Amino acid sequence: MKNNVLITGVNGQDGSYLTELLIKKGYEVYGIIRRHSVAEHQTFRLDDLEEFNISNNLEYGDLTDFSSLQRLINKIKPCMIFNLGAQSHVRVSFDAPIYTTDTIIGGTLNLLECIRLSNHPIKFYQASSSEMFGNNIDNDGFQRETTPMTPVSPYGAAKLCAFHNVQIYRKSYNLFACNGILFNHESPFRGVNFVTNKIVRGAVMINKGITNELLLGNLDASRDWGHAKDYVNAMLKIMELDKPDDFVCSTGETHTVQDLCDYVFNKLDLSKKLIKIDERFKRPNELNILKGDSSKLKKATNWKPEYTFHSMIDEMIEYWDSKLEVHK
Ligand code: NAP
Ligand code: G4F
Repeated sequence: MKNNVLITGVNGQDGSYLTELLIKKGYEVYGIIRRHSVAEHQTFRLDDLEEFNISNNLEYGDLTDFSSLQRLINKIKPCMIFNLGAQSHVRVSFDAPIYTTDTIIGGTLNLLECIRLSNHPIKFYQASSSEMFGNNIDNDGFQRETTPMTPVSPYGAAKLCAFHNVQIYRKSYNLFACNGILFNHESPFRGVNFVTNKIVRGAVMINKGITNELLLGNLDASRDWGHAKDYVNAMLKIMELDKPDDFVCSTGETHTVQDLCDYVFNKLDLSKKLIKIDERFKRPNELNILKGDSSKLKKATNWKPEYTFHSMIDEMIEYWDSKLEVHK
């Protein structure tokens, strides 16, 4: 139908912000959720959207199960599909490389095949990643659409294969299929095992007397961190263009994990001696620096982020401060 949109990964960080944005824009949003053995809180990020009866539009399925995707696409007849579902944790991709690969490469191909075989036009957005660049950087210190891609993790390698398949299907079958090459983006809804939310939540827990240390891995890596709300805006802008294309989305600023710790611990007036290095959180192979150039996206869509690095981290601190109880 004209207004129906299907999102994979609907209950993830980006899926929930994108659902909110699309509902506000007048789209009817459908989402695929997986069966969890503990179903409670599975869709907590969508709780505030219950006034729009979002739970009525959530359907069980799995990216690795072609039949579930085809059944849903035939039923919903979406005008757009946003493929945000993935095993999205880079460290975990070293522990579960085959599952990571199945969801990302197999899942994306399953959706592309469903679209190719369907008899109505469907625009497709693929959640590609700056992890695909690996340690390649242009001479001016930035990564952009033309920077070589040599991933350093099973996750990055899988995302790169899916990225190429999107381009191959676009060219071979004339599909409206786009890659958003998104750099790291965060929010209070970020999974708590990603470094920003781990640091903010961990520091607030120390501040409230719940724990007395924070265990981290490599503090020297640098990331270009933006806010998920700004980045889902970019996803929709890419899909509203007349022609499908691939775009980097980033802030153009980079900070080390140490900088992030310094900001949060200083803000809460905590001693940095409470941060301990734990080898378990290091990776067999590390991507050292990310800093993206979004000029192409800005020129094509007028996209502009509203959050700064500090306003985003402040929002995350306030969120955890309001959620966690003081233990004395
Ligand atoms: P996220 O919070 O980890 O959400 C991932 C979503 O994928 C969850 O809803 C998860 O469902 C779902 N999923 C996992 N395996 C699935 C499967 N086999 N079938 C169907 N759904 C499955 O990730 P995010 O931060 O929102 O990121 C969204 C997408 O953008 C991901 O593809 C990620 O790789 C990519 N990306 C993220 C960033 C970033 O910085 N956030 C940057 C670049 C690219 P469950 O709740 O059932 O696990
Ligand atoms: O927060 P992270 O786990 O994010 P990472 O690996 O950059 O991946 C995220 O961004 C990608 C885009 O570039 C996405 F495609 C991907 O889905 C995901 O959303 O780690 C950031 C940095 C790394 O260098 C890591 O080694 O933080 C370092 N780090 C240090 N201590 C840690 C920790 N990361 C985690 N998760 N946990 C730690 O204790």
